Amino acid sequence: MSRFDTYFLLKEEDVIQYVREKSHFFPPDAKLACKEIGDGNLNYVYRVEDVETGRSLIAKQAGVTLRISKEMKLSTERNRKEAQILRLHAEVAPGLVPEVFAYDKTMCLSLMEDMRDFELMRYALMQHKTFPNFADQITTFMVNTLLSTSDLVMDHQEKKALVVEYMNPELCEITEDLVLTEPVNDNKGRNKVFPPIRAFADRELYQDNALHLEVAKLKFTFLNKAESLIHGDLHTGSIFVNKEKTVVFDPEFAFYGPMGYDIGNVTANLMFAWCNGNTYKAEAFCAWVEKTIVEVVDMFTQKFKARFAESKPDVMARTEGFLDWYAGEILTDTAGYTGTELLRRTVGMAQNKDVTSIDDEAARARIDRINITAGKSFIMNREQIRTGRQFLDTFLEAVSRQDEELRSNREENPVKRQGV
Ligand code: SR1
Ligand code: MG
Repeated sequence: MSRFDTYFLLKEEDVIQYVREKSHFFPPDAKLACKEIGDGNLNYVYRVEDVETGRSLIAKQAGVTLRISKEMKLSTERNRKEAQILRLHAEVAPGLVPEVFAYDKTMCLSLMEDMRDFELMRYALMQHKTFPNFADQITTFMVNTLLSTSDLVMDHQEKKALVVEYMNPELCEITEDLVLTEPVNDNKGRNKVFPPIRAFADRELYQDNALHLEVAKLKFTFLNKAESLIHGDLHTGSIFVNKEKTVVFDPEFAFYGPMGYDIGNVTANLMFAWCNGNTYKAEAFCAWVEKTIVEVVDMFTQKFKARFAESKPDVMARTEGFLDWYAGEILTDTAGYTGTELLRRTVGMAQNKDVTSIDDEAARARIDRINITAGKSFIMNREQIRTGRQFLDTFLEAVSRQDEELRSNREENPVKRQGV
């Protein structure tokens, strides 16, 4: 009998005992220390370290309620699926995901590689650090994981089996609500709108029926387009980086969905990084982010087409013109989901520190207005946004438009604070 035969939520001292009892990672007499280092909205993440040698591993456990809200409950099964997907990703995208050492289905806990020589990308970007290999490596990760799990190159029966295996209704519902409903229709009253932009958000999001229609289409694409096994939450808090390497983790939202959802998460989160850099006048950093946005879109398209040509695609997918048409559809989805991510992180329940850490009220209001304007533009014009340059221009045009509006408001009304 072991106290770990029945599920309970571990504390730091329990994790040390667990690791001693259940894994051979450390020598039996090692002096171990443990610290909870989780930064996400859902799970508990512990670093266990041998204090003498510095060797360490990560223990990740799912709680019954979420960290972000005790009212939100989810099955702890999600961690089993995540461990399974990390192993699948390790096969198709070797070196781009952490290694999973073990999964314990009773404790809903995985033991995995500690990416100690890496930083969480969001925090590194908030310090205006740049990562020269990021665009290349993240596009390799996306092309490898998305193309290889799609009907384009898979046996269609095997692919359907994976669709069933990776059904993820609870986590998908979070996205359907938080990303694809609430930013334009706060039907559960959970949005967090920054008070100075309340009137702006009301007019631009809640009262714009044309926008609602397009977000509804994107929601139903997300619900119905079982295209690839997507990561499902590929923001910069799900990525570790250093100057050489990129590592993607936390695929608990994975399911068969539209490829563009992953790519759009990456592009939108680079835009949040730009917003932080622009606010603090980090010009070289912003120039790198701009270049990276262009490269992410264009490298994805180039590598996707090249890998498609190298593989043995479906016989009908080889029809002349099909690949260009298909890549265009992915980019349309990418633009749409870039837009929904920009909106949901601005007014939704789960926001991003790149923006929420901006203390100056007027500066934060400016950024929120930019992201709402850009988000709408990506959604409404998504069929015309096909190249990296067009992605960047759509964003920068929204910046210019907002700055122009703020300037003219200021001239008309010089004493009023420029929030709305
Ligand atoms: C209730 S979970 C809120 C958000 O955190 C996750 O990382 C996903 O992005 C989700 O939408
Ligand atoms: Mg996460």
